[in-house]
Amino acid sequence: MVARIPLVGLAALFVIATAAATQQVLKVPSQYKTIQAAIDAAKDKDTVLVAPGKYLESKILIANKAITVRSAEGPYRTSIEKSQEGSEVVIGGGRDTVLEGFTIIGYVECSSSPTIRGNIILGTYSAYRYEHPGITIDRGSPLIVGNVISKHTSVNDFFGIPPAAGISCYQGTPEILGNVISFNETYHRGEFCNAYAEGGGIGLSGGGTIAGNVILGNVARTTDDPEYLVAESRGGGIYANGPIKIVNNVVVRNSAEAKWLFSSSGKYAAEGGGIYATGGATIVNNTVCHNSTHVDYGNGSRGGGIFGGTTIGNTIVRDNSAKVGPEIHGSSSVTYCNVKGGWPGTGNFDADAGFVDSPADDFHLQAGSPCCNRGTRSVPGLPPSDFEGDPRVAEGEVDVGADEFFPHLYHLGTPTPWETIRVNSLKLSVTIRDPSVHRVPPRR
Ligand SMILES: [Ca+2]
Ligand SMILES: [Ca+2]
Repeated sequence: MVARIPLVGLAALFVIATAAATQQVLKVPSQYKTIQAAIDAAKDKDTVLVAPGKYLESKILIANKAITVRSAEGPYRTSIEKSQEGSEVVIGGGRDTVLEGFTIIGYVECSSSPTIRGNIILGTYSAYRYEHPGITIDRGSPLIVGNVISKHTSVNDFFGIPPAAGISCYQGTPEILGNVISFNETYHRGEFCNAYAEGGGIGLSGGGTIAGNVILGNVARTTDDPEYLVAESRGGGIYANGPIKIVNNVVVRNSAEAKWLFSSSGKYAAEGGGIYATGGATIVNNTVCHNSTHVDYGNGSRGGGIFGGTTIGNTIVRDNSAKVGPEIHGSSSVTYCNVKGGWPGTGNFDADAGFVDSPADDFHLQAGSPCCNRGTRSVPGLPPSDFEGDPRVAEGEVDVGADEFFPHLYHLGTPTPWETIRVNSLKLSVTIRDPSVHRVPPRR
């Protein structure tokens, strides 16, 4: 008997077979000497797979191809670098255009909506810091996830505003998730009026989401010239202009700094050491500590932790500094927050946060921290998990801050099935569940 296969089915099989056959892996350097040569040869759905090594390419253009360009063994073994001016990676396309797993000594330019995942993007070449933001987005909506973006410097010598230094986005709606954005600096140093510096870590105008990031040690600064008519610094960690969701971030040790008091408001030249938010931003479950605003001459600094923000909920705002409003200034709704010195509003409280080790930048909550179970689930945009992927609501109620206290038990060494280990005075029975990994004897 001859099997009858419907023609439609045959056509579908052919399409599937064709698609599988056309998805190529282009290997660098074994098949193509440079990353760019492999990209040029790649077609949609192909993967450019880059072996460990140092690739001396000054510019890489991925454009709008729906391809994945990734390293085989991760960013610690694979770098793109050329000179002290930095290597430039230009990426377009949609979410299926992917750049993954490189150390890039240089910067990324993005004008559409690709995926930028798991890279280390550095703004220094030996001791030299070149002047360019880490990632620049012009009207795009990329997914930027799990990268380290560090030591970038952006500068403007003339009128207007230099770009933000870590991630600079103009009129876009990016998703910026789970990155470490640290030690970036934007500053205006010219001798002209209208000098602004906005967004040491992230500057975002438009919309989008900033979630689960560690934003550490970034600076927005205007330098010293008394001829300025306007000289203002805003947003050492984050400058957000628009209905932007700022969720689950650890925003610490950032600063907005200015030299002189001249400013458009007549009084304040540095605002929002940790976060400057305008245009309807929502700030939920963040840890905002040890940020500052500072003006060398005069009292013109305010909002050391947070300036603005339509809604602030479930957030720790402590140990920040400014002349006016050291923790918060100009925010319209603050609820269920731990604010040093106290703050009016439902659910707010003032207590040492009980971090594990804040001098070492460990802002996890200890067991028994007063922030545990003191938040509310009724805030807009409550996420499903905390900044490290734990359930956002654990042990009864949501915690205040970026971390949800969720016990993690680590075993050092090789576990023995059914062994009993001690945590302080507690006895805990450890069950090894996967018999393919450990042979589990019958329960005694
Ligand atoms: Ca909890
Ligand atoms: Ca946690």
